Amino acid sequence: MKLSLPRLLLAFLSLALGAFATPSDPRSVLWYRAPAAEWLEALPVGNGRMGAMVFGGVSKERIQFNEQTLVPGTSATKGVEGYQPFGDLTLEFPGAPAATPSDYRRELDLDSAAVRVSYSADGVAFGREVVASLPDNLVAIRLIATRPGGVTFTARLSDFRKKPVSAATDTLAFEGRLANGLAYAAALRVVAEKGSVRATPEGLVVTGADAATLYLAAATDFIPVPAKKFRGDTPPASLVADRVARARPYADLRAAQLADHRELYRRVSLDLGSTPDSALPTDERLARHNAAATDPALATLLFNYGRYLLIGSSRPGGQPANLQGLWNAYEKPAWFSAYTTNINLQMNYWLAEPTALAECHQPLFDWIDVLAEVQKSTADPRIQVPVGWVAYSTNNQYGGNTGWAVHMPGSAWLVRHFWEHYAFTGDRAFLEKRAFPHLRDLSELWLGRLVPGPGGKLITPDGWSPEHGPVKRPDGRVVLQEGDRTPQPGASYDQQIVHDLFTNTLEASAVLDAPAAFRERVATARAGLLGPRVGRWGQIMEWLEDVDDPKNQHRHVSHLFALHPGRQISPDSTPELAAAAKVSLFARGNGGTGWSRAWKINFWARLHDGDQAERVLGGLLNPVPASGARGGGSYPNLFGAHPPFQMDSNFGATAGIAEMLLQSHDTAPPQASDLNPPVSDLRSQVSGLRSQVYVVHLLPALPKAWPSGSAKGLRARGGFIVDQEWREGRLVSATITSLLGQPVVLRHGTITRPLALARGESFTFTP
Ligand code: FUC
Repeated sequence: MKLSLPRLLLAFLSLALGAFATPSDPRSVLWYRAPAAEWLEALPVGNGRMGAMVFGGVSKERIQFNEQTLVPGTSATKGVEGYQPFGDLTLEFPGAPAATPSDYRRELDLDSAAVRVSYSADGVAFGREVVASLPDNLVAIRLIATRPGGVTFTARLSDFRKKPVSAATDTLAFEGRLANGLAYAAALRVVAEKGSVRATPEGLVVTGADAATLYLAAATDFIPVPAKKFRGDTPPASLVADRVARARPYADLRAAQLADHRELYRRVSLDLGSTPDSALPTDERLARHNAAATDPALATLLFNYGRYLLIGSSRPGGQPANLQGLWNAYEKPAWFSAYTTNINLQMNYWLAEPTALAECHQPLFDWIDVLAEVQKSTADPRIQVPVGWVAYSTNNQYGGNTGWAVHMPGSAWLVRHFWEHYAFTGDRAFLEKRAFPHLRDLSELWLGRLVPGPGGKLITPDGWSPEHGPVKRPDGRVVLQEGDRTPQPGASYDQQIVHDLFTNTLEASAVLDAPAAFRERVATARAGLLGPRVGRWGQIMEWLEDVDDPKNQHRHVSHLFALHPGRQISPDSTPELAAAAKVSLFARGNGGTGWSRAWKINFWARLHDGDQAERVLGGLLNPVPASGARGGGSYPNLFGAHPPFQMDSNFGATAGIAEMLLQSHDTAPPQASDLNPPVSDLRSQVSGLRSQVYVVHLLPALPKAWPSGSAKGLRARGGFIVDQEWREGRLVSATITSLLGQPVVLRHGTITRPLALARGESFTFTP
């Protein structure tokens, strides 16, 4: 093969940046032939603290950046204000071609967590790489050229609030305060190889360097400690000055960042097959995928992207991923880019445990603890409760809320995440110290709140089905009205969340040997709960009265919580309810906002209907132009379109794809004697086992569109790693490795196989 000059130059750049190892892997690379004109075309990097959007311009690069704690507002009711953009770093390249060179390429490589730009002009190739490093807590930018002295540019830093920028030798910096007193600061330092660096009022001017590295740091004085009024002692200006001053050579920083990223990212690998279309640029793939033929590698890319984005926005010690992860360019982002708890925040974390990112789940637990602490001493009588705590629908990092919609069962839904973390990891200390106190207190809260309803069944007194409700018109007709908040006793959403809370509490109580009297009360109340019920057109009823409208396609599907993320409805244990859930889902349709579609992928997976799940996923990959208001698809950079951009649909889609390939929420009945050996025998082999025996269901919802492939490294409850391979729609082999030494029931189709595996032991199943 003859290499053209641009190709040769590209090869050189690849070596120099240690990159482009698999330049076109369609499962892990987003790439484009032109720079981003709009923010929703730019490509994200993040380190769980800072985020940056890279536009990739030829004569002018824009890197818009964020730091996740730059949040105005307070701990009070109506204390939520929009998450703020931090600033911009721009690089101007004098003499660069005005038109996009024909060999221009811009890419985000998920496996190495880097955005790269390359092109050539006048026989010189230029390369740019942008990474966000957690070990160094910096965004770093590397600029190279194939001609010695070929790197010349001016770097400018700007504060979104336009505070003055100071320049000294090789550094730019700014600092300021938000109206709530939160101090913030950013610093940029340039290190040039050969050539010169000058600090001017215009910015840092780098001339004739062989290569250059830029280090960008941003910080605030936020700490997640209510008792300290959320303010730390170290001025952020000194934090960022220190970080850029200490910055290591690029190769060292990059090696540490890569190791840190890959330790998480490479735990899972997915292959759903590819087509010739898969080799095209990402925006072209999006456009074609929608036209007719499916590009299964695009589904893989979306799956991998969800994991990349969670690694980039949620790392231990930081804040949880907000409505936009942590990437935001707007002064007034939609819904404050905060934490909405009637689906959105939870959806952000559905992927964490099943796709082997348990560490990324940690910020959510820390945030919930802060929220609980703040609510327990709230001055707002609407959320004062005798035991436990409740929250409003939307909250911020100070435990404050928007004042819209007291969300009574929201705390119970949040707390199920603590239980899930235990179910996957078996971390008993976590269960005892962090999960159980919440589960116990919230169970007490609901034991005290339930009231007798129809037929003496227990109902919640004054709930809601997000985010609509039945309203009586003057003519007597009942209509379902968007956003209605009239208190509804016995709303299915509330009933199902309370059922789930009680189930999780009972299972935790068994592990921890909680007092029998408490367990008895919870078990009795759970058995007495009303619902779920099937209504007049065969649907799951959303409210106490059978007022569901088969034409209603509201985006929320709150009354199917019991199907997912709950586990009260399943095709195996409650087939009639599962059939009714199907009726409800067909009526709601396959459309809706990004997150609504993502939820529907999970629902269909739980109903074991892979083709229907894949159809909904196809809709989520509808191309939405960066400027477009149309919703329910994906923008050119694969961010989810609500519209506007919300990242819950990215996270929810990744969880949905995992759910199609592996499930483990069902538990084997302790006395199941149709299994050989019976589960009771298995249990007795593990002395003192109090946990559930989970059913690990292999390929529960494989669609025809993914005939051959493999999924390696997905996790199952009970502490298992599962590797699966299939061909022509059939499972070829599955290897299950136990991390905790708990028994398990392996299931594939109608085959069930109980297994007692020791810690570290693997078993390979070939049907
Ligand atoms: C809920 C949804 C909206 C939006 C908002 C952030 O209120 O009903 O569609 O996603 O959260």
